[in-house]
Amino acid sequence: MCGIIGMVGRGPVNQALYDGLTVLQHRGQDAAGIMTYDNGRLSLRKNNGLVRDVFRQEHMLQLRGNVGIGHVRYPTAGCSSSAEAQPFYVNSPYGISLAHNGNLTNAEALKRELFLEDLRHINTESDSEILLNVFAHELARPGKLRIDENDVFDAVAEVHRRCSGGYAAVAMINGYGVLAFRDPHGIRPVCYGQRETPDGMEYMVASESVAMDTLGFSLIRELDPGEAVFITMDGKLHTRQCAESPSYTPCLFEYVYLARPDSIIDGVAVYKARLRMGEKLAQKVLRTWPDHDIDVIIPVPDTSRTSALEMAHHLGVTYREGFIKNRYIGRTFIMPGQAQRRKSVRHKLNPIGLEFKGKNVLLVDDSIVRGTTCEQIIQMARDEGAKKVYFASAAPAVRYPNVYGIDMPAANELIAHGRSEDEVARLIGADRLIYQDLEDLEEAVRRGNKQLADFDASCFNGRYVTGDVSEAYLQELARQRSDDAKGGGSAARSEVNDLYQAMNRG
Ligand code: PIN
Repeated sequence: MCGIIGMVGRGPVNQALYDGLTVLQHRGQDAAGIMTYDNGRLSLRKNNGLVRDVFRQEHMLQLRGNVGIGHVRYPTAGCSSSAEAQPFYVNSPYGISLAHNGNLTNAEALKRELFLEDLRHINTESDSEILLNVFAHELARPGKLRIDENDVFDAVAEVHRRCSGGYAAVAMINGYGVLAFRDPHGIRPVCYGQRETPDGMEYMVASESVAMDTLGFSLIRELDPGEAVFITMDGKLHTRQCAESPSYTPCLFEYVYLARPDSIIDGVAVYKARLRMGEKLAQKVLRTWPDHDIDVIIPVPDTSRTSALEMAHHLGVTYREGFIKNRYIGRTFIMPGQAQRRKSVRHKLNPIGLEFKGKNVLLVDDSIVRGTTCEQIIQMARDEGAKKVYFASAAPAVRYPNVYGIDMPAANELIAHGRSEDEVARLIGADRLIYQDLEDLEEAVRRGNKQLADFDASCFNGRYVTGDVSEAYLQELARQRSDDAKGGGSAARSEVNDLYQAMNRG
């Protein structure tokens, strides 16, 4: 998962892009980058690290211009070097830079096509570089010296035809403007907004609306699946549907955990969706366990607080804070290596003993992925003298890997993969485990926007909406995502790499 931002302003955009990226920092803490355009000149600063560490004053001063794009990156297998920080750039045609959130499921086939047919070289393991080169190739195809928005949208239409997967991208075309586009299934989010200034209207595109709020922009709307928005250098905004048969299936996990609660995604306030997840969980308890003996509901901070609060309210059970989180430690979910993750849970959360002693506690978390954290948290609750420890997950069991840009572990690292709920409960050491039902999670989101008939819920139900995810693909992904591969920095093997080597041998 990554965060993207783009802006066409009436004055320098460097500070706004920086501020916007810090607001999107939760979407990726591994690397950050900004590219700006000023009078035919591009400036780029990107590196591994948090936004606040990547950009120093000297970089900010160099990022001149009223137009620019930015990115924060989440660590994914094979993408840990700073050369793979975004935006990426190609000089032909026109000079295009691009930043992307998502994952292309046909990246290997595209890489082959780019090499053999489009005569383009891909220099990294990042599928964002592939996406950029496909777009660049399609924009160059008509061979025009000057282009307009229709040429840009036609190229996006070709990208949709060639690329498969989940992607939300922002691109800057030198001298022309900023473009954003969303995959035809609308899996990854991207929205746009405006801000009135004395010099005229400014426009911004971003992964989440929260970036607009904090910068005083008003959200216009999310891009529809397959749609593109193009803002010219002089501040004119154009949109066009570029997909042949788009379908609306946004990723459910954005609402569960990825997005900030103060964002609106596809017309649904994430905070409200999380409240409704808590309400649904309470209803499930009343339905399946009417004579429950829960004394207190305690969230595992931070994301689950919203759901836990509402769950407690609907059950009429006391809500208490039982864990204090060290806010200076990053998310455990994204730390490479199981040993490191284990250690950091204890460093990150400290229990308040009196909330546990002699009580039947229900701990609530947003989701159970590997199960490492909840196993340790349950043990902490017992160590503090809890009588019974129950556990509720605001999301259903995560049983399948994600292929659309969330760095979920391989299937065999997911605690619920191939296991029943009772087996998971035993493994994590819970006296009872309550998972959200998938229909309830969908309903909790849909209540915010009735148009959302279907979702990408692949990590819960194994149904991949792009229809192209084979067992072989999942196996290769598992190999890349295993902790060993991440830790060891193993070179990615691919058919195209083999082709290169064969050619070099003569
Ligand atoms: C953590 C949110 N949330 C906690 C992320 C842990 C799964 N994990 C997913 C639970 S926070 S595990 O609110 O952003 O701090 O099941 O993989 O151990």
